[in-house]
Amino acid sequence: MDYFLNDTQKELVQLARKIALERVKPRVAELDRNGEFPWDLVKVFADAGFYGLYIPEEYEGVGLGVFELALVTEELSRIDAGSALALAASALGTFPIILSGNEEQKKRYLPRLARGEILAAFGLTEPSAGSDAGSIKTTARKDGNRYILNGQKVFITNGGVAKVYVIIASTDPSKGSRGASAFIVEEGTPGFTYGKEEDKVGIRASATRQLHFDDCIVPEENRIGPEGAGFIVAMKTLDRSRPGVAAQALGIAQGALDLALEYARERIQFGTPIINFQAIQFMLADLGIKIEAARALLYQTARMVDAGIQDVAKESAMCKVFASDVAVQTAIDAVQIFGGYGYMRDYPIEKFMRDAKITQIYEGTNQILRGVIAKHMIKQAADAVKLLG
Ligand code: COS
Repeated sequence: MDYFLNDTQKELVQLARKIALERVKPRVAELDRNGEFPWDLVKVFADAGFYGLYIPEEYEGVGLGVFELALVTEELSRIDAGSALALAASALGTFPIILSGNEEQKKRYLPRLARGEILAAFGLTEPSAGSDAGSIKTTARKDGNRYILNGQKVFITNGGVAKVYVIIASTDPSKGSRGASAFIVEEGTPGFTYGKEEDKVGIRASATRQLHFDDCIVPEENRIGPEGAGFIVAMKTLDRSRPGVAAQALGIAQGALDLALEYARERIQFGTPIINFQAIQFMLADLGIKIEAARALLYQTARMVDAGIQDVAKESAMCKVFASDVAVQTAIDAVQIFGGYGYMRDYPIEKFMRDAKITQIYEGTNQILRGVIAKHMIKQAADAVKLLG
């Protein structure tokens, strides 16, 4: 399908594809086996300018947008969703600074993030605040011109490898989500330590770690936006980053389909390649339809975000939900096409199944996001009724 990419976008896709095949592919199996963070690939992505894609030019970025980041993430994830996350998760940690940071914060952090010299991460989730993001327990107590943070964050992507963390903490626990505030916390800040490094089922090249704040002193100038705006900062950030999860999921789905197609053309049973069987063809066709639909929804959403449309919560949730469901189904069906070989770790396809699953869970479970979508639909329906008088 022609998505009318401009020349820059086409070149980016080609560059990401080349890097994925030449630099990422040879490393995939080892990174997955060892659960190793791919510092070498971070350098490759940085040299290609990928970390600066969505960062404005005045802060040494490339000045493109969420769409270009999605195109690159898709191509990288087609080969390895784990290492692609070293790029996408840094965007998640950088968006709050771009969206709500002040000039001083932007100048201080964005150029280094754009060059890929340092990585960012986003800390919202806690042991007892996952889907219920408004109930975070980490506190930030004001003390003169500084805040004292106490609490714990879990499942933080790029945890332990990022230098800059955007942390959502409560400055007024009595106000619930309206009492949350966002802070930039740098690695090495006294009272900020890393906890358990997670041993994950999939995306094993990605670093996932707990963060601990124990009387961690953060200067007031590191607060992003006003006190009490933290929940909105987080929600707006997620609206812009969920298309990135959709891109990752889409890449996983496309990568699994690529392998299934190749295998079905080579695997001989009953004297003919199994691709000649209608049962296989129908499976492939259904996956192809869903992948293309996921791509269309994602690209359009990303273009909406870049066009500056403010309320993209519904579309952003839709593309993430749809693409991640497609990724899981495609990966499972691709394993099915590989048959017994697909279930063996000697073949690369089982990894896609492991990698796909997380895309239905993180940055909002698909159940929570269906709730967000429905909430918007109900509101839009009510608004339409009002318009009709
Ligand atoms: N953009 C701007 N504002 C938003 C918003 C968005 N996308 N979503 C919610 N808000 C605002 C609401 O308008 C509301 O504002 P007021 O207090 O002024 O009315 C406020 O935020 C609270 O919203 P709501 O009442 O809908 O909050 P809930 O506590 O019911 O929770 C969900 C909302 C479930 C959507 C939220 O908690 C969520 O997204 N959870 C998933 C979190 C997640 O993705 N976790 C993954 C880890 S982060 S990597």
